[in-house]
Amino acid sequence: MSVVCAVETTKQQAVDLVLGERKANQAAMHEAEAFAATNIALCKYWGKRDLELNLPLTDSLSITLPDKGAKTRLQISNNEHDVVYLNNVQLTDVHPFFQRVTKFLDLFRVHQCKFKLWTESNIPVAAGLASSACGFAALVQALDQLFNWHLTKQELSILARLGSGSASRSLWHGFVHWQAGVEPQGLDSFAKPLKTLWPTLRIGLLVFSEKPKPISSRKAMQQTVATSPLFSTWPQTVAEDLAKIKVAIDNQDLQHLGETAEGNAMAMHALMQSSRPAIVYSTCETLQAMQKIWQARKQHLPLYFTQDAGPNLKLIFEAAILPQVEALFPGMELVIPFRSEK
Ligand code: 2P0
Repeated sequence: MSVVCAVETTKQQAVDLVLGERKANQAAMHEAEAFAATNIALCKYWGKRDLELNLPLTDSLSITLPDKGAKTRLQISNNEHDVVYLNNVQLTDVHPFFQRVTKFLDLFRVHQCKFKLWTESNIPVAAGLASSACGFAALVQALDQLFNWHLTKQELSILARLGSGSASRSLWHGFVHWQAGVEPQGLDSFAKPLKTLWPTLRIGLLVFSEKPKPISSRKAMQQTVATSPLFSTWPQTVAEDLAKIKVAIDNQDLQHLGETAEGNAMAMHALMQSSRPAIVYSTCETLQAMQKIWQARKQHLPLYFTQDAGPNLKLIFEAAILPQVEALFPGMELVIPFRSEK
């Protein structure tokens, strides 16, 4: 009698499913280079249904920050070991970035080849500005070029997700919707761009700290799902917020976009704060900036924020109020998500 048991898909199996026969393609280029922009979620991804494959419990929706991201150059090398440079500094093999990136590269080696990799990022690493999102999105595009796989963006989105969930959204500009999917192997869990452009939309980065976060997103997500008494409410919150955000985008309705995105971020942080032990990313600067924003709104300034797994805030507003926003936050860094469509 045969016994059938549910066996979880490994990352390697997921990669092999996506690449199929292309994995054996040895017509590698000498070198490849790719850039990917980071993204911030307006409706957050927080919680996984599969830890190995970074399969989320809910959909999420982001906006890409065009000039902020990571550039990765990749070569196959004759060295006995991988060589990794981050922002022009060669990393030792105990560095967390070295370990994370080489472990990911293990999934793609042809005949145990070694790689030489240079990554340059113009955003603070591990400070809640989705540095892993653009890092893995750039890396899978560089691998695709290096091995001449000609993967579709959908396939690249699946591979990027295996590196970091939010990386699945960093393959496109503008608004991007990551569908959670339902398949255990995750072949239906990838992102897709929305068609709508919003040329007057502005994002302002308020960076209070570039220090690495006290607890990684990965760990924080697990702890939240496992211990927050509020977590059961989250999937419904996301479903409602995502629908509202899509309508607000279609109508170019900043008030509804801003209120919903801000509320969604606050709800995510409430989950974290109710987990045991509590996870708190906000600092005094974060809370002071929030108070300033709410005060400004009382005075009819349509200014909103979102916050990820770190103390920094991202402001959401339209071009018409830029002078007032700059006056309130002189240190803000401005990002224009739809620059070319201006
Ligand atoms: C997001 N974040 O939707 C949410 C909101 C942070 C707060 O995705 O474990 O680095 O690699 O899948 O993608 C950050 O977590 O986590 C993140 P992993 P990831 O942008």
